[in-house]
Amino acid sequence: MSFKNELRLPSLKRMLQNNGFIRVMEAHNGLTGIIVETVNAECKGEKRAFDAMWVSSLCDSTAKGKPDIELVDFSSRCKTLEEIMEVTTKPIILDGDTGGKTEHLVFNIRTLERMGISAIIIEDKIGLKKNSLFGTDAQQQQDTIEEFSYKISSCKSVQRNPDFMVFARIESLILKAGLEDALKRAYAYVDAGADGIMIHSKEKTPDEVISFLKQFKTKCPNVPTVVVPTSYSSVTEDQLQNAGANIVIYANHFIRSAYPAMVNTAKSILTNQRAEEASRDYCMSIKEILTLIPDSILPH
Ligand code: SPV
Ligand code: MG
Repeated sequence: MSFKNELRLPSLKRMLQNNGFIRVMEAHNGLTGIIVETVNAECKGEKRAFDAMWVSSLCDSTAKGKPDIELVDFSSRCKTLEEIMEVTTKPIILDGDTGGKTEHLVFNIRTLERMGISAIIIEDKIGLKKNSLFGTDAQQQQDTIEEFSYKISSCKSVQRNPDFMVFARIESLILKAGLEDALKRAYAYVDAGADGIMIHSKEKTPDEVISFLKQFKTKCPNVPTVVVPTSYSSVTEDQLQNAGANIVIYANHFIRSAYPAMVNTAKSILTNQRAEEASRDYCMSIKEILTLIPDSILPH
């Protein structure tokens, strides 16, 4: 695979400018990166593929057997990014959690730019971060508008590559602070220099996200918006795009589908005291796994 990271970094912004709507899938290692890179689906005469990768804190942590509480440190997150970048070409959006201390974050922004990462999304929470999908079941605290705006403007002021993007993620709907609070924060973060806004929700329907998008886009039609339809998964891409979403992220679906498959395999081997049933019922063939990854990148 030969692909210059100078080309990868700006490709996200180019896609946003050219298509206006981007489909993103999580990747947490080289193999899942390859799936995002290569899997297509032919549907109604249209060939569909993922446009970019999301390196989720939940999936990166879970794959390492760790909780999603910013325990997996930045160096370790960078190793995951490197592993994915070695075997893929599509643009990468990093889930930057809270970003940590602003004094540290600004150094990390430079590292990400050097690596060729296209964007980071930082969420407006402070204290021990818990996954947003816990909602108000976990103790979670939102940052002040002033402090978080400072974090965003600091990131923007240190970046050297004009195509690197910093998205501000708003947790008001997750923490039940209401739509007005979410909108107020969105406008403030845009004023602070955010390249785009991610609005998150853990409701079962997309209604609050759609209301947010419609109101936000009335005032800021050209600011890209990001949505993560995990809990409101019945919503379609068309519905989201019509409401004003520019990036849809399928944030955790590889790890959630792989884990049950692996547990079934483990249980089948224990139950049968042999591998024949697991191999037949849950596994790809040896021939398929051996030829899945080419053993050479040399041209023929
Ligand atoms: C992640 O994928 O780690 C996210 C999205 O931050 S969520 O898990 O929904 O908070
Ligand atoms: Mg996360």
